[in-house]
Amino acid sequence: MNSALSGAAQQTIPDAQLRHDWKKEEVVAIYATPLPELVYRAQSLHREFHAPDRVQTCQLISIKTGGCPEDCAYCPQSAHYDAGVEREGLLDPQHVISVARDAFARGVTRFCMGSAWREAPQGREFEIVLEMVRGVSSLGMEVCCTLGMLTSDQAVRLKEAGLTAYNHNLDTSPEFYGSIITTHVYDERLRTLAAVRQAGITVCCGGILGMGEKESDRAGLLHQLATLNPHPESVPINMLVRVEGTPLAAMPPLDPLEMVRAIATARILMPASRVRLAAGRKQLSPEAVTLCFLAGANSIFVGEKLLTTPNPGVDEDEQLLQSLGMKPLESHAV
Ligand code: SAM
Ligand code: DTB
Ligand code: SF4
Repeated sequence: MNSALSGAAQQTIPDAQLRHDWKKEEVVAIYATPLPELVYRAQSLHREFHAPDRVQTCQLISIKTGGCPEDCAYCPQSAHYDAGVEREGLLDPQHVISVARDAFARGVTRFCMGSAWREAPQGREFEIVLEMVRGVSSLGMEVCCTLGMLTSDQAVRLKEAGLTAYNHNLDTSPEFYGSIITTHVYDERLRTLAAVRQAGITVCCGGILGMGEKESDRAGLLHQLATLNPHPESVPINMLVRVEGTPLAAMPPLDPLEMVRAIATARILMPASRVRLAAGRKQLSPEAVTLCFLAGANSIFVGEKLLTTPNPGVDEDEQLLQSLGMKPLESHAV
């Protein structure tokens, strides 16, 4: 393993082994490789870049819930749908910091604060978010936010407050995006990602599987991610959580092996990045989760809740990692 890559406070990785010129057809071909071969290739690369028995545990908190003006067909927090999510204004920073402190005490090394905003606000609310970032950062954790679109100025201020990473997903291929999200466009997502990168914050960017997209859309998403230069340091792969009240509630369940394929392909295309098995673990068997780890996933969300939907319990996760002989990644932040 490249020891420069082992720390939790991952920085941009200059590495001649990384490619940013992947062709869409190459990605399609990798994705369609027979599964044993695909997992073997992914696992071989995984071992060159990462400790194979380590998984980073991250915890989410919803700092502002529901009532989002955006129309994202998968999202229970969109004001366009009634998914029974109770709206809640911006949380008190001291409360958020104390939740992070408890998580850190349980070995969680990355704390991610999410909000149901189209874009990060200006003024008082943004100052409150900065206070949260400063507080969590001072605990020695990696701090991530996902607040919607950002201006360059806001990105710089978040960086100054101690933000390590910004999550902003591309979610699916450029071609399928408009069938799922009607209130903003792919280019706006890319612009925020550029502002984040420019400010020196690491990028967390991934997508969702199971929204009715074709295999070529999954490859299209992975192609977009793998041609970003540098690659996103963190790549969350979410399985759609089908929430009653959203337009995608009745989607057929995703074959778990598609998660395995997507994770393995991400691992091959972006070998140095952390690949996170993000939403959907509650719907995956321990065997499917194990295959995802074999395919190169090395990060998960822990805690009873993601933002608004359930996640496996702490005991369940501890038991799973223990039975696999895997350990949480230790903190190397600050
Ligand atoms: N509003 C900000 C934004 O859209 O970037 C941040 C919060 S939003 C909830 C963050 C991400 O959560 C989305 O980009 C999407 O990938 C994921 N997400 C939301 N609802 C989901 C669902 N039902 N299943 C899986 N992932 C979901
Ligand atoms: C990401 O890719 N997945 C997380 C995090 N980044 C913000 C969010 C998952 C949300 C799942 C639906 C919910 O709990 O509301
Ligand atoms: Fe709003 Fe983000 Fe949900 Fe879209 S994904 S509705 S922007 S909270």
